[in-house]
Amino acid sequence: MIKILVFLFLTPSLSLSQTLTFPENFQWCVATASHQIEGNNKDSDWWEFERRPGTIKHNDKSIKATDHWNRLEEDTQILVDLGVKSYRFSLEWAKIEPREGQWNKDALEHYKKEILLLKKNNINPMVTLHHFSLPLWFAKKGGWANKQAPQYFQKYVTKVYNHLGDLGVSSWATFNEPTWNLISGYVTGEFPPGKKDIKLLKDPLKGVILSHGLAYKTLHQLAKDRPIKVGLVQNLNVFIPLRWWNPLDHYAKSILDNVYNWSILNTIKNGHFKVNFPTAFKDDSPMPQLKKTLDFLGINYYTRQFIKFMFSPPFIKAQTIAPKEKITEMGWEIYPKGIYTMVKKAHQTFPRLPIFITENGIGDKTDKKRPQFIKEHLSYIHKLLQERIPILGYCYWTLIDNFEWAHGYKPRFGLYNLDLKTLKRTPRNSAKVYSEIIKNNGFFYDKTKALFE
Ligand code: GBH
Repeated sequence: MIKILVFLFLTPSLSLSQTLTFPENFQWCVATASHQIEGNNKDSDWWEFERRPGTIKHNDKSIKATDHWNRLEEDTQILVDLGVKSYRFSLEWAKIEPREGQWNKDALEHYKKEILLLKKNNINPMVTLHHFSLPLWFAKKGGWANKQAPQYFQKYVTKVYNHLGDLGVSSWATFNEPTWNLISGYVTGEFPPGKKDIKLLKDPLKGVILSHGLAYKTLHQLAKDRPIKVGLVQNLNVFIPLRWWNPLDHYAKSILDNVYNWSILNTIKNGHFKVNFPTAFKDDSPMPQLKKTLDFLGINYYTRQFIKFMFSPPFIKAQTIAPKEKITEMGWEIYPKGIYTMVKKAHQTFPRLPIFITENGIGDKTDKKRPQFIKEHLSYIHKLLQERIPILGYCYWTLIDNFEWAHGYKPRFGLYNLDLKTLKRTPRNSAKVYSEIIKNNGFFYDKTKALFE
């Protein structure tokens, strides 16, 4: 008995409650996206989409959003209050190039001001070049399905880099969650262009991959000897066959896993695009230029879903199964262990590549679940770090409640509450919790009290 007790005391890694300390330079971060917070994105495809009847819950429209565009100082101050080391945000192509070939200098200057403000406050700016919204003129030309998409994107990226490249942006992500964005736009119709036909997915998917490859090369060419980091942000979802005994569910799960989670990353790894979606499309194209086009991988992790095979299109059904206490405002399951599983898989795919958790968050207006949500996910990040997986940082999604795409303004992901009338930002309890974690570079964690295991 005494021996066992001594053993427990001497091996802290085995004990269930302990202080989790993070690496010295760990990048504590929060993430946002331009269309969701800035407001007045009038020349974008989303602006047009929001005005189509029935597209957005409660008929919400982004309109002013959080008015972030006019509140750079105020919002930088709340980043300072939180104590974050990095801030991930996106640039709005529709504002920079509102009409084909017409560049808006003021928009570029605005972003320059934003980046300089962050730098002045010792916050590392992480820029995303595309986070779902597009200039309407480009969407009308077919968007990512246009054969010239990589060239259009290249022109935009070049303008951006020539204007903002020397300001010390710590990393550039070409795309945010490209597979989710395209499946929502072409399969479920939840995003623009609002189409519902899996067959339509192939062209834009290839277009996005090629656009990433060309943007990666372009940025490095423009940067010359300047050390820059260019990557991509992929949403990784845990998928489980609904009925373990049903081979069709396993089959459906493997197809979704391949297309949704891995199609782009595997293309980059193998220099070969290979997708086989039996009921929809098949493709097998060499893309050697895609090899080695990642300096880091951004991973967004939210949830897990159970997959069922159906006998009618789109043949695959994803559903959530969990007790009420583990379900968020969005109807998603809280499943912290999934962040461990998915990051580990990504690491096995790209063994030496640095990983950044670019999003993880919860819709939770009352803020009852959020503090524990954050801690339980971070406990798995800590475990991955102990296994020597190179994770550079963690961004909580998101800073302030915002325009949650097709769900409108109801879901509340923010560390700060947004008063929709006055647009006043007020810190929730979890803002304090997160800033304490940052200040201490860790937190005391009692696994026996975990709520979402
Ligand atoms: C992110 O997408 C976005 O990058 C961000 O802009 C957004 O505000 C944030 O998350 C919160 O939504 O959707 O029912 O099929 C997350 C996308 C979330 C897509 C989980 C898949 C599975 C459940 N993913 N989702 S469902």
